[in-house]
Amino acid sequence: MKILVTGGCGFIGSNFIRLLLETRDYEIINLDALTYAGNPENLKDLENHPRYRFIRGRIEDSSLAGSIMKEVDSVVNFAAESHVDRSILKASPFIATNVMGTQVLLDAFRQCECRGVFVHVSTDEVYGSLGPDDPPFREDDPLLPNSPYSASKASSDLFCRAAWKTFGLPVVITRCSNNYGPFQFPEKLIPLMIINSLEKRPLPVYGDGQNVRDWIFVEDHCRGCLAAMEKGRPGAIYNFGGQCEKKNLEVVGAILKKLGLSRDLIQFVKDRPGHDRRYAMDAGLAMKELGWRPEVSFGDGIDRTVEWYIENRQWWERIISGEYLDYYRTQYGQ
Ligand code: NAD
Ligand code: TDX
Repeated sequence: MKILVTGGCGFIGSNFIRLLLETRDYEIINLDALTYAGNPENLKDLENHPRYRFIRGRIEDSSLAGSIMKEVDSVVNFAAESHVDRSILKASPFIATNVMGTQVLLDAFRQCECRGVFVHVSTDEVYGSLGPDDPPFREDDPLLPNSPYSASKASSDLFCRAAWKTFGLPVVITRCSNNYGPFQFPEKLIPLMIINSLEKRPLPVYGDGQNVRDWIFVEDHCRGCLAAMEKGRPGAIYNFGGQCEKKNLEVVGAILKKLGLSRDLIQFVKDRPGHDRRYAMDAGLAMKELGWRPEVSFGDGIDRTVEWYIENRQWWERIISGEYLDYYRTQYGQ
């Protein structure tokens, strides 16, 4: 069986490809545009693996998507613009990749009559924001996205639903809460706070720091995507979450504690516009139908993540110094 993984040079996609090559005998094609967030270093050790092939390109390139799709059975679509703050500054790349790109992949999947399944990787943010006493999000909750990022993801989810309803395409949508772990680009809360702590720089906490996220270790999410691909019911949506709600200040406190640093590094800054207050996921359906559950506790996950950033200083120093961008231009001609 051959799988197309899109966005496989990003944070979750690279962890997913690692999991696939380690635990399955599928062949993998990784289609990635290598945007600022796509880093070939994430899969350096697997570059010459006999069951792995990298193709640089954009998912919204219909002729490229069409030719790759002829070769594959299933698709797992991670490729996306993924950062809320960037979407607030400029929404158009989010529409191009997340909406147009997903639709191009769906069309190519349909035209090639692929035998497998199309897994679309989405997010808890499509449901909007919870109040303090609301129950966690369920799959049949309304879509009420608040940021341009989440609006683009909700839109791509709806195109996936339409492909299932209109053409009977075997599409499975997964929606996951906030991931953390190795290889996460240091614009997101946890890697940013770890790196700033290691560099003794201020830790910018938005607003009052009381916003709640449901944290999940990236390997647990990747196992969920794999289960959705292998056992998911066509047309189904599966929520994944870490059953681990934490306020941002608690998360930052845990990182500082692990590093033995003082909370004086915390600096409260202007809030994110439209900042969602709370996310939490009810993953009961995935547990029941896919036999999935999160396995890594927040304590273990944070220890492993902090240790990874300490041990892989060169990986993130390159990114934050801009040297990575030079390297990237030389290697990949952009
Ligand atoms: P990321 O930003 O780290 O990686 C995205 C990858 O997609 C990069 O390698 C980038 O080069 C590639 N890409 C971007 N535009 C492309 C295009 N037009 N064509 C081909 N490749 C392109 O993102 P991530 O955090 O790994 O997220 C992966 C997916 O999971 C996204 O769809 C995101 O919405 C979803 N998700 C993320 C989280 C999270 O906490 N990070 C939670 C739930 C869902
Ligand atoms: O510097 C910061 N300070 C801060 O207080 C950053 C970068 C974030 N925050 C806050 C904002 C959020 O309440 O931390 C929380 C987490 O922020 P992000 O890491 O930007 O994640 P979030 O906005 O919750 O979105 C993430 O989870 C769902 C991913 O980026 C999405 O791709 C995913 O879909």
